[in-house]
Amino acid sequence: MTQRTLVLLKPDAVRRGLTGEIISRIERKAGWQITALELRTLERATLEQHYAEHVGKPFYEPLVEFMSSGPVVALIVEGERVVEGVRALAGPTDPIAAAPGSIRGDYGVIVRENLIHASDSEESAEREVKIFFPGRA
Ligand code: RTP
Ligand code: MG
Repeated sequence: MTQRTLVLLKPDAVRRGLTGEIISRIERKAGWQITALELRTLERATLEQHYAEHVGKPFYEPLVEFMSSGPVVALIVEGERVVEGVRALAGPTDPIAAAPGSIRGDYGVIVRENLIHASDSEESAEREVKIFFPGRA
């Protein structure tokens, strides 16, 4: 089942020089293709749309602060079961709970600064692609 997903390499990944490493892990998966890639600093309005489900939660404000603290790399990745697949490469939200071998498990410590976002369903992917790459909607 070919899908597409929206991936963000968060500001901690860019600051720490880990974008190449993370992109390599995605590129190594057979048949997956990066079909859009852009370095950009996110506006608050973009993050409000992207994280709409989290508005009002205690971690929301610090999350928006962090996500606008420096550039991110936004990508569209397409391929077989890529929505579930990139989430599996990333590991669970809390990097300390994430297994070594996963991106968060190998490089993360802090829940907020967990290096990567990946859409959590095909519906989320379509919504998020429209936010970050309106021309690809
Ligand atoms: P993402 O959306 O970034 O792919 O991550 P996720 O699905 O694994 O996590 P989600 O529950 O959607 O939370 C979005 C992001 O908010 C930060 N967060 N901080 N308790 C906290 O301090 C807390 N909980 C979540 C993380 O950056 C998480 O990825
Ligand atoms: Mg999420």
